[in-house]
Amino acid sequence: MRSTVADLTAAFRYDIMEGLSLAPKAIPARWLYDRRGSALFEAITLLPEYYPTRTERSILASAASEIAALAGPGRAVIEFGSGSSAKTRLLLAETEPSAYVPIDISGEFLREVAVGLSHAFPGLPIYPTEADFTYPFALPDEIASTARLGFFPGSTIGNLTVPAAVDLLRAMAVTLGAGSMLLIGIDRIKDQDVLLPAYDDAQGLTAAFNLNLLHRINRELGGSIPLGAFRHLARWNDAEARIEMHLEATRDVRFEVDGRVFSLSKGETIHTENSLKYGRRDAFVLLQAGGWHPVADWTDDSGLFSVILAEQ
Ligand code: AVJ
Repeated sequence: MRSTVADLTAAFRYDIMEGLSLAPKAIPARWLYDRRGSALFEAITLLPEYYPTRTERSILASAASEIAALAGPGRAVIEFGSGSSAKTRLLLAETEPSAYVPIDISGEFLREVAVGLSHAFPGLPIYPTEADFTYPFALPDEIASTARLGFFPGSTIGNLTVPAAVDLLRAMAVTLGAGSMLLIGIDRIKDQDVLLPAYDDAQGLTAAFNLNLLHRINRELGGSIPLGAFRHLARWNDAEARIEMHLEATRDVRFEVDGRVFSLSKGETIHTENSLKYGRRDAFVLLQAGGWHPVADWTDDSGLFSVILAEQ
């Protein structure tokens, strides 16, 4: 499957016009990740307040040999959304894989990842695969008869609602096939005094990441959104066990996007991201609903984050 710049622009326009017409307004989180958004997210992962990335990495480092023993050698490692090369290296170094298949919707990013890893792991076959992994897709022919280990780190699953997360896990089960395993990182429910600063840091990087969406709309869709009329808002929704990011209008505001007029009253928000958090058993239930049976799980000393190995 190929996605061209024209396809992406059309999908972006559709989602923005649709999202700004909803009440309340809401835009899918995937559009936060343009070039600048992705760079800002990389910077967020290094912040003192943003615990998930470093916590997951340290869990993987200490669990790697157990994971390798449970999965066994010779599996093809299939990474869904190949953004996290530091974590990938840890896994590849330990599990003696027979191949590495990074999956991403962006071909450009895939090639960069593949080049970096081929230097670090000479002799490991790498098959970069451009696909939208929210639907089942065909893995490369070269690994047709190889056992598979899926890798889905970063608690990216948390950006999906529960039904969408179940659909995704089921699609992954179909793609990976019978006998496959899945190693997934899932962020835990915890105190708001830890959660909120992780999504509203003192340096304002998360605010810049969120507000960048408005820049992107102005730039790519010829919008006239006054950026000064919005502020970043992170809130904990306890009933849904999720952090929500919003862009809040600080005054009544009217603007145009692609020739259409939109308005917000002071205090009204555009919902831009959900980041769902799961208790240990909640995570097991989610995996089971998605067709995966937990085999083992690991956490850090404070129970901030979970890494779970599951099988079909
Ligand atoms: C990488 C999508 C899981 O939800 O924690 C970080 C995205 N948003 N800060 C997360 C994010 C704001 C991140 N995910």
